[in-house]
Amino acid sequence: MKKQFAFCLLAGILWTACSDKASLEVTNLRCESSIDPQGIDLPLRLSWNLTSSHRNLQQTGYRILVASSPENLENNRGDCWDSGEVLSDESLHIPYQGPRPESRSTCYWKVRVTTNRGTSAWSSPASWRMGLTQPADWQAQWIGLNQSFPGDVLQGKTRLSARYFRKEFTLEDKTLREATLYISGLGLYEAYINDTRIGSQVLSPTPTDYSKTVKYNTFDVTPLLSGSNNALGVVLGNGRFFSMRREGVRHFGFPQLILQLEITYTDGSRQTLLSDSSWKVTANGPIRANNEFDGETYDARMEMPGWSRPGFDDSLWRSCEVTSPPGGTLQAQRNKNIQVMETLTPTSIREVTPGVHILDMGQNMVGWLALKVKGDKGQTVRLRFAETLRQDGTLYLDNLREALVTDTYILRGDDQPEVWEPSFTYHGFRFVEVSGYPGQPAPEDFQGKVVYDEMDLTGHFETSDPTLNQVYRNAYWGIRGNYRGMPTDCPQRDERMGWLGDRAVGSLGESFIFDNHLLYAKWLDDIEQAQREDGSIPDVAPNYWSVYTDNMTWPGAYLIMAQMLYEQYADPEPIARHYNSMKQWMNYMREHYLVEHILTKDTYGDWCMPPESPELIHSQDPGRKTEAALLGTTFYYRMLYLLEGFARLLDKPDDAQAFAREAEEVKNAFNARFLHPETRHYSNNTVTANLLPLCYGMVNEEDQATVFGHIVEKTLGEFNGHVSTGLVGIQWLMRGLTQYGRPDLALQIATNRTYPSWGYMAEKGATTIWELWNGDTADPAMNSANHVMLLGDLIVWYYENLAGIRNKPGSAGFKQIELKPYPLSGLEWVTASYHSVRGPIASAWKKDGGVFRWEVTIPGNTIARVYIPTDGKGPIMEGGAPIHSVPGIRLVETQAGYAVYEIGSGEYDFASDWAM
Ligand code: RAM
Repeated sequence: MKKQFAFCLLAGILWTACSDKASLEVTNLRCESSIDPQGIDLPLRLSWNLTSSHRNLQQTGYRILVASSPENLENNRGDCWDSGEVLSDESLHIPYQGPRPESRSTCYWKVRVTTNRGTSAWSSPASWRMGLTQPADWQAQWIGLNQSFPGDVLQGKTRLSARYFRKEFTLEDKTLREATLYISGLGLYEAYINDTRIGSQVLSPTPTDYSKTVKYNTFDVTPLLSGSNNALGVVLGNGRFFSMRREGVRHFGFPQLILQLEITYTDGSRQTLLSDSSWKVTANGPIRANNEFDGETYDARMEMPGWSRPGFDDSLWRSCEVTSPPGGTLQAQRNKNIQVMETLTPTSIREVTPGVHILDMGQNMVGWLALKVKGDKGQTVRLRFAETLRQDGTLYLDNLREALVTDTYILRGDDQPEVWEPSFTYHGFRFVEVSGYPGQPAPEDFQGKVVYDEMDLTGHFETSDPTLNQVYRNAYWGIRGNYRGMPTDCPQRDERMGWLGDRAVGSLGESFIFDNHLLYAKWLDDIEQAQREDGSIPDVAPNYWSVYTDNMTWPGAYLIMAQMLYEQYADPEPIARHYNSMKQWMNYMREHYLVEHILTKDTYGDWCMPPESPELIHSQDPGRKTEAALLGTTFYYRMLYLLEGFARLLDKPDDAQAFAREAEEVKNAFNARFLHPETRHYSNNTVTANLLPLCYGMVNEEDQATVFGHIVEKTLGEFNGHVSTGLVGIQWLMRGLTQYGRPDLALQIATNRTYPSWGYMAEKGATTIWELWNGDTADPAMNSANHVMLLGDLIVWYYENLAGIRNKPGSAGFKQIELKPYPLSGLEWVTASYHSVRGPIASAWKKDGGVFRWEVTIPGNTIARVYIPTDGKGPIMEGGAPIHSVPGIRLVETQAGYAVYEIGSGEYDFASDWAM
């Protein structure tokens, strides 16, 4: 397995030192880029972290050297770029300012920082590698076979056999320096050299609108080449290119491949192997059918041993056609590929009818089942997948709608057990029905492969309350199961689409758990590419489903997520890159749907609020539904607010003023129209109707307490302390209740185990989050057991309020941190950590008799405001000493229940009196 450089690769973990060796480290050097052949030439950006065993480490300057060779770098010769000594406390996204590096070149770099604790030595070197940045760099041609083969199904539930490509090549009689493979295979590829799989990625490349962009992957394949004769083999599956359904789903065509293998010898000479018409292809391999909804059929009798090795007899294979390209620009894939991230073994196996077994994976997971089986040639094992079981213990498939979710393995009939797993499908399941298995299957014959985008786990959260922990675990499984190169709505039924509205605020919560920076940056590009010429933004991107309904709440996620990337990752690029498209969308909505400052258009309402009757999907009761124009107008206002901030960030003061002016008009019109003159509630007084204007800053100060009172009253009264919102209101519920003074009610909602609540889902055995609050009783027509949209701001609240780890409002990427935990009655302790872009932040508190004990970690080069809970009685201690005697800790103020201090980086151990 070879390391992949996803176009521009980075670094390693480094340390450097100044006078006191262990005290100052420059770590985690990384390079980000978006230079691509389209001519978009955004800067390469360099980042690093600082750590120190001393407290209060602050960077005051840096010097970066970028060299064309390790030797030059070693000799401090920055022949590509020498930043010189720069006075700056910034350590993230520093634009590379040397000449644009050539395609394929490797750049070596290091950094030295000056700090309030002295100057570091040079860091250890890091490097990145440029991709194919010019269109002319691609010499290869798109190849394939533009036709069907016997057994292929082209209509309805489409199925194709996989296409196998091969080409032999001879190395020159010289010493090899390196070999790099650039490849894209649509919809999905697996590549081999001399029978060895290239990379460990699965379901690659990342899905896009292939008529606009095609992502390619890059691999160092040097160690896979040997001797003079070699062979390359590639298998293509349908993915999202040959669509899963011909009706209603975007279709691009028969699978196609492009690749370029570039070999360099030590004498500097080069040899290139390109995809072209000299390649051979067959559709007669073992993968007989594949489709992401319906599953894969593998006939092991049709395997072709040695097909990706030199010397294989391919005389019956056909010559490839040069196909017309998919249309999209080839771009290096920056977001990570999908990988098998975890493996589960079934927790039980039970025979339900003779020869039919049900496996329980113990967890609703996403991926597939690998199996081990021994039997006769031609015996057929069939696997079907479901999230739940019927009363009689058989699979419940109704909620999967038209997805066939069936994998089939036909045995070779070896003496030894045969091992198999599919290549080009995936399922969302906890239970698997196994039929046709020869002999008695045992748990160890199966492995559940859990697959999703390879992202770092950045967060850890645990608390004394078991329901909160279980819901966190369910959220974690739901979120990871719905990353498939795009955030999907669900992983199991015949849908699996990138619905924008589902991830609006959820993306922020997710970012605490996973490093989702590059995935969401990619998704914003998908959204922009799906924007219509008139400015309309769809509800689904990439637009494999064409859903342009012109509401505010789903497309609004485009702006909300750009803001998230800026806040959490200090990355302003998505805002800069998409600003014009965002503005164009707002202009479009204004022109078409704004009537006297009220945005009337809405499509989904407060989607999936708890309905009045258990079998319903959506509430029919007008008293429970939130009015369309209220949803549209509050979101329109919110977008103006975000755009105003974006305009200021991009130094466009005129734009910013115009957005602010319009926001004021909208706010006035909104209050005139929706605020009840006497009772001071909004519209029909749903929680969502009052919550959105309150959290968006549309409620005049004198009305805020009353409006909030309505939210509390409604929640406690009509809803008996339970959630009453759908996907829209839930985005602010937990934070809104907390901010306006009822964190206890937020906790009650979060720890409920009765309907409707996340705890109720868990109570009913859920191991993920449901699409519907009443997922156990509602109509199966739209009832997935693995949707994350109803999480809303729950995970944000876990981290920002319960643990108290948050980016100080206005700060980007935790340069300034606010640590403010809520030690609510009913919670004994919280232990959480978050690996931010500037390094790890940790907060672990516990109530210890009458003492609040709190351990805190702050990364280098940041400042934190810590809100230490106190009842104001005894002294506050740090590390066993009175806090006022500890150097570097500054008292800012005392407030109700908190003493607020400012601290720098390091580890702290606070104790305060806390009798509550
Ligand atoms: C469903 C999807 C998704 C939601 C849309 C409106 O089909 O599953 O979650 O955003 O409807």
